[in-house]
Amino acid sequence: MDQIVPHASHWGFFDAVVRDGVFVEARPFARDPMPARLVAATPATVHSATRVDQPYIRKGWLQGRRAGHARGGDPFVPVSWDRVTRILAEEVAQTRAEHGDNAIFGGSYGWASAGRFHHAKTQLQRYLALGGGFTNSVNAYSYATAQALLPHVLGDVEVLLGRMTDWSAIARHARFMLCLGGLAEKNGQVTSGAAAQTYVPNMRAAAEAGVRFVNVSPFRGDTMEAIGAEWVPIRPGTDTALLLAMIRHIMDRGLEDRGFLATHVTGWDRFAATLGGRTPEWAEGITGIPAATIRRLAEECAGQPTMLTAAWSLQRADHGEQPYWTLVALASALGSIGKPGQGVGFGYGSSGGIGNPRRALPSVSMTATPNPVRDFIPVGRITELLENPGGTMAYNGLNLALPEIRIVWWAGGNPFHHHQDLNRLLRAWSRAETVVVQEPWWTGVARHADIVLPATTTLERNDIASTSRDRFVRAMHRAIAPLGQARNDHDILADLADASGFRDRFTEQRDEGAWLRFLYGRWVSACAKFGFEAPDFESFWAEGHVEMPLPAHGEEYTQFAEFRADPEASPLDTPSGKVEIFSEAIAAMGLPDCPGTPSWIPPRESLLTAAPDELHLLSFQPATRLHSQLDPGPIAAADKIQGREPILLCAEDARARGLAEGQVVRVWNGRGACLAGLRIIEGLTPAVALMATGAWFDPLEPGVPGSLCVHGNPNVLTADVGTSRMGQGPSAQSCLVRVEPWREALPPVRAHVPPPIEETV
Ligand SMILES: Nc1nc2c(c(=O)[nH]1)N[C@H]1C(S)=C(S)[C@@H](COP(=O)(O)OP(=O)(O)OC[C@H]3O[C@@H](n4cnc5c(=O)[nH]c(N)nc54)[C@H](O)[C@@H]3O)O[C@H]1N2
Ligand SMILES: Nc1nc2c(c(=O)[nH]1)N[C@H]1C(S)=C(S)[C@@H](COP(=O)(O)OP(=O)(O)OC[C@H]3O[C@@H](n4cnc5c(=O)[nH]c(N)nc54)[C@H](O)[C@@H]3O)O[C@H]1N2
Ligand SMILES: [Mo]
Repeated sequence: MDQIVPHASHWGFFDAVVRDGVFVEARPFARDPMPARLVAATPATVHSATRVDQPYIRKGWLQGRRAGHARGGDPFVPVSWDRVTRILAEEVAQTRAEHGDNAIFGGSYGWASAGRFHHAKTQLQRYLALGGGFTNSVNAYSYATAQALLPHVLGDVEVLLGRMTDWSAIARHARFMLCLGGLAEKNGQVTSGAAAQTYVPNMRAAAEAGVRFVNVSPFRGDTMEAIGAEWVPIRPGTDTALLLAMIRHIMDRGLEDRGFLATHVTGWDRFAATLGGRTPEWAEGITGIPAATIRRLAEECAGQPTMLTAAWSLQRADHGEQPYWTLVALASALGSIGKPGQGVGFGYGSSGGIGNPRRALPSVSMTATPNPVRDFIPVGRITELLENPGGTMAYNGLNLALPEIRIVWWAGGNPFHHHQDLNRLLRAWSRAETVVVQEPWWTGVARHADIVLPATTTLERNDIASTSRDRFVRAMHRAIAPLGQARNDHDILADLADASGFRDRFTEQRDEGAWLRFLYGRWVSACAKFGFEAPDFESFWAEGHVEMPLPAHGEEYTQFAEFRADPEASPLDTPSGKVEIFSEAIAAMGLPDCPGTPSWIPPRESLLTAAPDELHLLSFQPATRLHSQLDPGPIAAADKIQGREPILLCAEDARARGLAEGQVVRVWNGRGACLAGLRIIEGLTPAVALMATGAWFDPLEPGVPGSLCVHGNPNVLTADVGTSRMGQGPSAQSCLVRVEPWREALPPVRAHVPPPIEETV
């Protein structure tokens, strides 16, 4: 008899069907209005041959080839849990004693799993914090630049992370929505912490209510046909120029909201004084958008209730601060901030759950543990940290000291997927004495580790999925026994804590069941303060989910409404209490790459300076995966071309290079090269190439920096440069490449085959 249990993932809720101990099918959750298709890839991925079956140590590490030796090329040696726990606990103790607690890098950025208790990074950081501390990273890859910038401009990052102006407000009050980077349908399948799929229904409802959408993007496919958006093609990385010219035109026509600028905005005149040459004709030369279209868009925005949005991708580019700040300046000129369903909001097209109508209720969350070590880097600056021990790094007005890192530890993230310029990372990675990775699968980062600890997947343990962006809290029942010798991250770390004498502080003497009851119970109490009475744990667990109430009909939410109504009584948390279009704090940093007002600064790499045969590569989020997760599954496999990640070009660019649909090509620049399968599409700005992230890194010669990635990980091509010395965000989207036919024999893809194993040293 099949057993069916409730479960969840970042890519959607599902019911897990188990037959004879095997997870055979993921059925959509009955209450999901539009079940995500990615859940179907979960069973094959969980049971894939690329699971790590037991603990391993890199042969070279055991033989003393540690710092100074490239990782990725050696075979792995199987070891017992007892032995690996002992070796690792000793290594940690020795490193802490000889080099200090900050010699351990535990930033461990990554999405890990939807379950909130077993969230790997949270568990790892708890273990490392209680053991004495670790060097951390701050901010999320997704919107790191905006996390640094927006507090200076709008007072806090709630505009990014918190409760956003909801879709019902937009549908009711806005008539026009300008979407930089579109509202990509694929991105809505995913919500951190899991959600029902409301993304497409919300957007459709707004279109049906009469909102007209404009998709300003290099790619027409960034909005779905059903919302009937106008496509305005743009050169990547040039949105700031478009926005400055729109503002300039609004001011030329006297259409700006003088009253709002006077009462709610600071620094407008200083900013306006920089707009002298920023005409629509000037912007046409940069963006490729006709000046007449720029004028029309400006007038459309000024002439009707308008919502402005930008995808997170825009700030994952060189000077990514500028398009976001300039978009806030445009909203200021329109005087729309805080008007019902209008103003500016980021990421409506970047993830499920953004702007999902909901009541202000907390989510179930794991306790964060204070870290005694103060050292940190902005996320994405890992290579510089490893390259430059004892050096400093400018970040948001600070001068960060970079400690010498001896141990790099990752649980629930895959830097050999997510980091830029992987060849440079590979070189810097060899500076560490020891690299520890907890992973269910032989991913890129696991293959470049010294100590590999096999972790369970969510299906092998009990947990709770929850996000503040959705109205369901979902029980995640254990469906199958752990595969091989895999263990829960929590249990791996509890044993390590035990070896160092602090098991009880780590576990607080709770087992899994007690933790889940504790976290759930704490959430129930928090909800009670908001007037929502959640069921007790037993009922929740038996039912499989809790449904939180929706807002009452007509109860819509608009950000900054109170500030708009009374900026004296409800000021923003900026130095002036107003929207800062000149920021004294940023100006005082004295940075040419991020001056005191929103500015056009030509990008480091773009079509403006490209050679005639270069293309601008956008490495966007995959429709067929969550980042590198699910890459071994059937949905990702079906999309590949001769086993390689597709690269999308327009017909004219393919023709110019003598390339045909379906052929394998070599994509390269001065930083690296990968293979890809050519797909020719319509609706793409010429000289732009698109490649999804997430195909597992598969160097032809493992361990050799610069080796060809035969599978198609675009991060061998991207540059690892901070957006500016203010934000220091990742800037993957500013990347030029060349594409040529691959004429040699096709090397096999080995990304999903476990690495060589040697039984003894
Ligand atoms: N070129 C380019 N690069 C990018 C981006 C881009 O746009 N372009 N986008 C960036 C962005 S926004 C992001 S968020 C990052 C994403 O980067 P990551 O979050 O690092 O990517 P994931 O593939 O989700 O990695 C999560 C890892 O956790 C593992 N995992 C899952 N469950 C568990 C568990 O229970 N325990 C343990 N121990 N491990 C588990 C998975 O197997 C996987 O290897 O990529 C960034 N990189
Ligand atoms: N299916 C799926 N969904 C996901 C994820 C996933 O891995 N899979 N990852 C999730 C995560 S962690 C994140 S952070 C979000 C990311 O959300 P986003 O950052 O919004 O996602 P991207 O796909 O990188 O970019 C969206 C679109 O922006 C356009 N674009 C890129 N550069 C420019 C530019 O300079 N100007 C303009 N106007 N447009 C540009 C591209 O055409 C691209 O399709 O997605 C989330 N959603
Ligand atoms: Mo992200």
